[in-house]
Parts: sequence; structure tokens; C-alpha cells
Amino acid sequence: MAIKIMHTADNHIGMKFSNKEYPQKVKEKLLEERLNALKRIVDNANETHCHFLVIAGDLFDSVNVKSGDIKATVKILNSFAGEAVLIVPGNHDFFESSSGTLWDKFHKEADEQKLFILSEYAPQEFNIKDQKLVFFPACCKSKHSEENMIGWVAKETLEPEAINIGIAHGNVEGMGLDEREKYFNMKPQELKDSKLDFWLLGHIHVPYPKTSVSTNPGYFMPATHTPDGWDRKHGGYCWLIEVDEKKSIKADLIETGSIKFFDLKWQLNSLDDFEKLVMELNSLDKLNSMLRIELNGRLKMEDLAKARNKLQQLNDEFLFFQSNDLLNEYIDQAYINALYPNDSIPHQLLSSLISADDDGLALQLANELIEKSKL
Ligand SMILES: [Mn+2]
Repeated sequence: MAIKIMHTADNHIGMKFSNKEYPQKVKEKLLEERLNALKRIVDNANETHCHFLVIAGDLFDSVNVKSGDIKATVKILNSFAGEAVLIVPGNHDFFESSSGTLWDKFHKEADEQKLFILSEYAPQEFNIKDQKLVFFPACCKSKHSEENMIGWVAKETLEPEAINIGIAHGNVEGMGLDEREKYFNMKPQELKDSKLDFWLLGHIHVPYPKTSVSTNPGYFMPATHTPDGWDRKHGGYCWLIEVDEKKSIKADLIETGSIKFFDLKWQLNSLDDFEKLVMELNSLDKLNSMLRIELNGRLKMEDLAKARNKLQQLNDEFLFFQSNDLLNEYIDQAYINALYPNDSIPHQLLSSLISADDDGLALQLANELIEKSKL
């Protein structure tokens, strides 16, 4: 029979965004979204009758997350209706065995029949009807390590009739930046040499492969389940992997986040341009959008005022809105006439620049200097 596995990682529950400039209520919403997105994954896994939910590291943002976050996470995971939730601690939520630590607190809340913290370097067997599955976990026990934890797997004797799956957390050479090799760096060849059917990995916050597949890529990375900043343009993912008795694979990359980050840059040279921008912004799910925008260009004085008014209004409609307004006034003869007496030096200077200055930059600068000299 075909086995279904939901694969997630890098959920970073409890991430505080403390080094970010967002207002407190935005930080709280982002914090809550990480739990909500995890709930979406479990709900989806239940709806699609997944046998396993695999969490390949960094379920939590740190080993010091609040008890409330641990309880809320366990509550969500306990509601998985399949055979087992298999959790491998990552480098952010590395495993420590002493009492009072993260995984000890987690274990006390967890449904023992359902949630398994795989901290041992030993195969874990399951049987779903007549199909045997063996998982090979490679738990992290520190924040950093030059050495990965998958070495033991290659020494194991595999049962060819079983589906053999590795679970690990760390950098894969060629995928992410790990110049100092301190994130459990794994070489693709090492993963291959283990002879497992495939690996479920975590750590790199973008998906691998990049789209759904119907062939075996050898290993999967699910990305974060909801984006965590401006450098994550994706919507957050998990993998739904189906393996049949012939070990054929069908894997769907499923979007799981509801909040998105946008980093935009617009050049505005007319009110038309601005209206196009407003149309684009109105097409976004504003209450769930974190937006940063840089505006360049020149607008007529009255258009600039209209644009800035509208930007102020949009500012209140978005979850987060930060505009870097580098707009300038468009200076034409009417503008000069309105501002300076005919035949005054500013009037003469700016009027002559209109015809001589193609891009209007000298005109802009001259006007700014005149404005400043008035003070
Ligand atoms: Mn990590």
C-alpha cells in the first residue's frame, strides 16, 4: 500500500523577531502565525490521511522557548490522526536529556503513543499493514557542529523490502551558505552513500526540489512553513510525499503560510504610475502582508500630495507598511511662476534650467538649494 508522509521543518515556534523594527502587535501576529501554520499542516495531513508527520529539525526557535509555546505546539501535534509524529531536534532546538530542558518539558505534554522525539542514533521501525518502514534519525545535540550526524547510517544493514528513510537537519553542500562548515554540513554524496530510499531534511529555509515531483530526488527540504522575513519571498511550504510498494514517489509541495513579505521598488513619474501601484497594492491580502516599498521619481506638486495622502491611508490597511519615500516634486514653468516673482534670480535660473536639463536633476537640486537658502 502507498504510505503518505507529511514533511515539515524550520517552524521556529517562539521566534520573537526581537531585532526587527515591527510594532509589538505585528510581532505577536507573526509569532501566532507560526503556530497557525503548523495547525494548517496537521489539518492537511489529517484530511489527506497521512500515516506520518515528520519534523526535520528546528520545530522550535530556541531551547529556551516559553512553556506556553511548548504546550500550544504539543496540543497541535497531539491532534495528528495518523500513526506517528516523528520529531528530530535541529540545531536551534538541539536535544539535551536533563530535566527541565525543552524536550523534557515537551515530552511531559506529549501523547506518548503518537509523538516520538528521535534523539537516539538508531533505526525506528513501523509497520503500516504489510508495509515496513524504517526511519534513520540524525538528531542535533548542539547549536553548531562541523560534523554532521548522519555518519552512523551508512554502517547499518538495510532491509530491501522496507522503505528506508533518513531524517536529518543541517546544511547540504551546494544548497546554502555554510562557509565555516558549522551547521552539520552534509555532502549530497554522503546522503546517497547511505543507500536509504530518501532523506527528509531541514535547515535551509527554501524548498528542495523547487516544485512538486513524481520522481525520487534523493532528499527533500520543505523550507520554513511560513516565511520569516524579507529574504523569504515564498509563502511557506511542507511536502506531502507518497511512496508506493515499488518505492515510486509522488511528492507535492504544499503552501502552508498565510502571511507574505513583499519588498517593492517603484518609479513614479505620473499619477497614472501611482494608480498602477495602488492597483497592485489593492490586489494583495493587505491584513496578511508585510510590505516594504521604495518610491522614486517626480510628481507634480498636487499629485505628490495626493500620492502621499493615499500612502498614509495604505499604511493603516497593511499588517506592516514601510515606505521609503524618495519622491520629488516635478518642476515645470507653472511651478516656478507660482513660487518665484517673475525676473527674480531663482525664477531666471530655474526657467533656464528647464530647457537645458534633460533629466531634471540639476533643476531639482537648484530648487532644493534655493529652498534651503530661504531659511
Ligand atoms: Mn537550522
